Amino acid sequence: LQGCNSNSRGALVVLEGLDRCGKTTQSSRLVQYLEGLGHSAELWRFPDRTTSVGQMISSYLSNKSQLDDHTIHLLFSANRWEKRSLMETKLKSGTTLIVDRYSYSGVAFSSAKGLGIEWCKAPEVGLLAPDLVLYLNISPEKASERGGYGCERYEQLEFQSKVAQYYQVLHDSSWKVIDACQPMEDIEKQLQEMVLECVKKCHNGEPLSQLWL
Ligand code: T5A
Ligand code: NA
Repeated sequence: LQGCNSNSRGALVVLEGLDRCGKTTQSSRLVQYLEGLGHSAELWRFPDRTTSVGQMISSYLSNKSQLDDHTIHLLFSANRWEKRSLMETKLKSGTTLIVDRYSYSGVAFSSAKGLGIEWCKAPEVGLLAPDLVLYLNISPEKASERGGYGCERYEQLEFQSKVAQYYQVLHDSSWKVIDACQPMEDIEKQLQEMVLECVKKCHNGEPLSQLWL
């Protein structure tokens, strides 16, 4: 009967990792899995390129525009802030959100460019904290062998290695690290177990918290 608790909320689950680690593939499979079990679930992604801020980010990522490093950092953050209240509403109404990239990407990628990590974290403070972060672990070399690599601004080996180092620094107790070089189906099964456990915990009243306070 716990599932019938009218106050039960959805889980905030984030997938993180280097470019081409398989986040998009696994996020959509997770949403299908949860829906198949009768849970309410939605797939979200950052950057959300559909908003006007998101369009500026998209243009920057595809090298169609140039922006100062601080400026693009704050735009990525603003792109999460513009979705924060909808995120909270969805979670409180019982919908689980599977989110492809979040504040950890924001901090890891900008720090890798040389911006101070504390400066990078500051605008993320007060965003909703994920209940679970699934880090798909892959070496930059292996990731670069996958399809489509090399088209966008950040897809270079040396840069991706720095990003991986900053992800290490951000790793906290909400993280689970998964070997992203396994076959897709094996990764999928491992993620399903982790997410289901998290969804149950949130349904049973685990409180929502905020990032980096
Ligand atoms: N960024 C983002 C910031 O700098 N600051 C921020 O705040 C945020 C939110 C765009 C860039 O923006 C940066 C980070 C990024 O550089 P994006 O649009 O999410 O972010 O781009 P990517 O994360 O790079 O998305 P990709 O689609 O490139 O990578 P995915 O989603 O990790 O990988 P996926 O699932 O598309 O798979 C890539 C390829 O690998 C294959 C797939 O079939 C596909 O061809 N694949 C596998 N192959 C073998 N074995 C497996 N297990 C596989 N899983 C997938
Ligand atoms: Na990419």
